[in-house]
Parts: sequence; C-alpha cells; structure tokens
Amino acid sequence: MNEAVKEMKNFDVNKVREDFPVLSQEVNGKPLRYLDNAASSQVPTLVIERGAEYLQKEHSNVHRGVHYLSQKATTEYEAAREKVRKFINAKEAAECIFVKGCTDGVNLVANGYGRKFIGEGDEIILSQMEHHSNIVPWQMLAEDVGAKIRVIPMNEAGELIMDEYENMLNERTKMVAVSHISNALGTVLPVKEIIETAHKFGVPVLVDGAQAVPHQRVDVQDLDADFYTFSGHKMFAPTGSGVLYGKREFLEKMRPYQGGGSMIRTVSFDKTTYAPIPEKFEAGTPSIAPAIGLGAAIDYLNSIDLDAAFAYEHELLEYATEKLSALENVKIVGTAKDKASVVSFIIEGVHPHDIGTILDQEGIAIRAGHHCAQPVMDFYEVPATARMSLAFYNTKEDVDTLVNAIQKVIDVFA
Ligand code: C6P
Repeated sequence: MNEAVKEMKNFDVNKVREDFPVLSQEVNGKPLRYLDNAASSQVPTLVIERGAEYLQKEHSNVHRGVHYLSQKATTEYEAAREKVRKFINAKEAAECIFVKGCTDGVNLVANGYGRKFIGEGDEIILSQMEHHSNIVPWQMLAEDVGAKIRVIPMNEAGELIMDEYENMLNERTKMVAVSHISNALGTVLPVKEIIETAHKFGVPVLVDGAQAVPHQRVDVQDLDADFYTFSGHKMFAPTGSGVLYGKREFLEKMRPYQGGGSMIRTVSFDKTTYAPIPEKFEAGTPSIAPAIGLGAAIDYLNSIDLDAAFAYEHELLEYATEKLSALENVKIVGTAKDKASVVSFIIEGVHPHDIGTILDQEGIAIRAGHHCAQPVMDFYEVPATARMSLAFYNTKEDVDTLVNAIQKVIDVFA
C-alpha cells in the first residue's frame, strides 16, 4: 500500500464531520451536501467556542491598554500570530501581517511595495489563471505608474506554459504574482519553480495562497516566497481574518499601506515615523476576534492528522473527477495533471446558474459563475462554469449525491 492510501485509510471522516455542526443540517428537506469550500469553508466547534469565549471573557482593544483585558486580548492576538508563523513555517512572527483576507494582502503589496519600487516601463508578470484579486490591484498600480502587465499563458488543460514564463522575465520585470492553486480550475501551479526562476532575475514573487493553505502543507521558507497571502475563511476560520507573509527585508523597506493609529512610532504635523513590522502594516484597531479565530482554526488543524486529511481529500477529488467525467454531456474545465479540491464543469445546453439552482433543491451547495476569474472563462470561451470544491470533511456520499443530481439535470434538459 502506498503512503497516500495508507494515510487515507487512517482518516475517519465521520468523526471529523462531528466537529462541524453546520454539516448536520438539512437544506430544502435534504441532507446538506456542502461542496462550495473554495468560496468559503465551514467552521469547527473549537473555533466557534473560542470566538464565544473571547467575546465573553477577553475582549478589549490590543496594544493600547495597561489594564487586564487589554493585556489579555493582546497576548491572545499575538499568540495567534505565532500559531500562523509555525503553521506556514515563517522565520519570525513579525513577518506575518494580519489582514482581512487574501484580497487585502495583495492590495497591501501592490500599494506598499508597488508604489515605491515599480515605475514607468516596468513589468509585472501574472498568470492567465489569476483570481481578480491578483489582477485588479496590479492593473490599478500599472495604470497609475505607467507599468505593464504581462501574462503567463496556459494550455488547454489549464497548466502554465513555463517556457513562455522564462522568456518573459527581463531587467524590466519588477514583480511576479501568481496563485498557488487556481480557484476556477484547481490547477496546482509550480510555484517553487516560478519563484526560483524569478529569483535568478532578482525579481520578488507574491503567491496568492487562498486555495492552497486549506488543501496542502505550505512552507514559505521552503518555497522561498517573498510574499504569501491567504484568507482565514477558506481554512475553517471566521471571515475578516487573513495573513500576508512577507520576508522581513521586503516588509521593512515598503511603505505602509494605510496610515492611522497603532502603526506609528511618533507623529507630529511635520513628520511621522513608523512602528516596526508587523504593526507598521496594521493601522487602526485590527480584526482581533477573527485573528484569534484563525489561531483556533490552526489549533484545530494541528489536532487532526492533517496529512491523512489532505490525502483523503485528494482521493475524493480523484473519485469525483472520475464520476463526473463518466457523465455524458458533462465537460470538465481544467484537466491539469496536478490538481486540488476543485472540479469545474459545464453541461452542454444548460446554463451553470440553472445547474446551481436545481442542485440547491437537492440540498447541494456548489458555485456557478465566473468565479472571479473572467480571463479563465475567456480562455475557454464560456461565460461561466459550475464548480464543486471539496474539503476534507466531504464524503463519497456527497459526491454520489452530486453526480445523481447532475444526471437529473441532464435528463430534465434533454
Ligand atoms: N475565491 C471563490 O469562490 P478573499 O475574497 O479576499 O477571501 O479571497 C480572494 C481570493 C483570492 N485568490 C483566490 C485564488 C481565491 O480563490 C479567492 C477567493 C472565492 O473562488 C471567492 S471569489
């Protein structure tokens, strides 16, 4: 038995499901089949209870008070930062900036780094399969400073054409910003190779890890990422939490993205000096409860056999891919060799929104639309796809129910 199969057998999905109260409800009179994890994942009891405990007993503002509650909230907030550090293997907790989510993280870098170090005639490399949140902030920057966006193309399977990438890098390239895993296709991008190549040209790389952190181990030092950002709500934590990891050398030389309380050392009407990292990038009262919730989600992930959970989820992805591929009229969009969590598909003659609505009647939650990745839709010349996306608490029954319901959709529209 190979290691992945052995790990999968060790994983007790029914036990894990008990940790997620939302999963045991019925929707439209049917057991909920939650297959929209790429949009947002569900929250385990441990995180819910930790949030309640914080609000009941510990809440105050952080980094500001000498009284008990402020000290307690600060300690817990900083403890959450340390949990993040360990989880992604950052060198220092100060390199982990709390942000609202991945979108906020990209905007922070586009503004804090981009506006200082990217100028007229410079080039920013993105990939064809980026989420809008890793396109629009760079476009806004490029428009303002006169820089140019270049796009790494992909093939029909939804894999990057790496030779083209290598040819794009030159002395004008000032940033490479790519997803770790595509939310629209599920493709796992070769980010380690992308980073290594960029570094040969002295170019920093930002990785959008929104879809990676909940599905595979991430080690920012091993990747040698200069920036890595992700959202808490896709990794079993509350909304309003997220992280921008940045190497100290970059964070220190960047401009703060926002000004306000907490991010300063001194302020006068003549001049402001800034606090050291991470405070320099956390202006105003931060999202304290969500950050502590993110720490609790990491506690939860550390409490289960995470490698077994990821291996189980990957087996389930292969099972779902096989079942969906076998359906007549269903075309899977994105067939890269290396994929995680996501299966996007279209049914000839049926609009994805109709698929989503009919599945909802069966208690099945999927997403239909362009998935905030319109360039991917343009590439495949479709307006939208239907997308099922897994987490490690999904089951074969979830997939079977989905497949049967899709067969019904096909029958109805035929
Ligand atoms: N994708 C989806 O259904 P925020 O909204 O900031 O938490 O995450 C933005 C984001 C950035 N990058 C990738 C790869 C993403 O998948 C997302 C969010 C959701 O696919 C909502 S559009």
